Amino acid sequence: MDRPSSSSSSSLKLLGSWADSHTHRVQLALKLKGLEFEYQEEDFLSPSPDLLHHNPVYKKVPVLLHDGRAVLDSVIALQFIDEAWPAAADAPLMPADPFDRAAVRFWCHFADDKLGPAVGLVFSSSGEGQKAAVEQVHENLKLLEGELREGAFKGRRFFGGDRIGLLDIVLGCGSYWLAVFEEVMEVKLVDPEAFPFFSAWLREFEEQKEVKETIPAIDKLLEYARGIRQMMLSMGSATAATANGATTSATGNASVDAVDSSSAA
Ligand SMILES: N[C@@H](CCC(=O)N[C@@H](CS)C(=O)NCC(=O)O)C(=O)O
Repeated sequence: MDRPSSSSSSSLKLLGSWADSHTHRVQLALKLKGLEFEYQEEDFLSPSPDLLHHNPVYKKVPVLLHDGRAVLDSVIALQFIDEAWPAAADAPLMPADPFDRAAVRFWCHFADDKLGPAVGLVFSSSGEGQKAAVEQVHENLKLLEGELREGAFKGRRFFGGDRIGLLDIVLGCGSYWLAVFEEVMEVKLVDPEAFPFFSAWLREFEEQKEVKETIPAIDKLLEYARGIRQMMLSMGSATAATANGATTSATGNASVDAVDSSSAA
């Protein structure tokens, strides 16, 4: 079977939201692969007919359309892009070895299942709940620090090796929120002394040309996050969040969605 090509016979369109880290993942992967794509900004308060048609199950962004067919969920879209254009720009996103591939998938799941919700909870909580959320972020960063220092990714510049790979994209596109939340919430999330390997990796990631082109300016994100936080406080929802058990992931996800939503921009 022919692989999709980036020629004019094959079209790529991305439905996304400007501040959404999941959207940035797909944008960054397409840029790293040198693939051209059309971009359509979505408003969560009023999703476009395209979004509702192509993602009726979750009604979420990002949605990647390849020749009109939808690829849903950001991590699945990254894998699709890598499999469909394996040689593009000489930039494989996944390692060749099956064990290494399994490790990448596992840590991608960790990013969305544990780290992301913990970071979101820092933003959506206050007081003791927030202290516990900060602690959760630190516990999760400790795990990544260990992997970079002496685990599966030891000695690497990026999780992907000498260049950005799929796990770098997934972790990196969420990590700029750490700095945004540190400033807005006046908490310390990434202490370079406590997490030297993670901090070095993040600096390297942020230095990449394609990353700079993808991630919005920090001032814009700060203004956006402050607006959302203000809205949450006025609705009383920030103090309702606690960092215990069952409420953790639900609240964390909800807040990440809120922060990533484009409606306040
Ligand atoms: N697992 C999905 C998550 C996507 C997601 O949560 N998208 C959010 C933005 S961060 C969204 O579209 N929210 C809109 C809504 O819930 O109405 C992925 O990785 O693509």
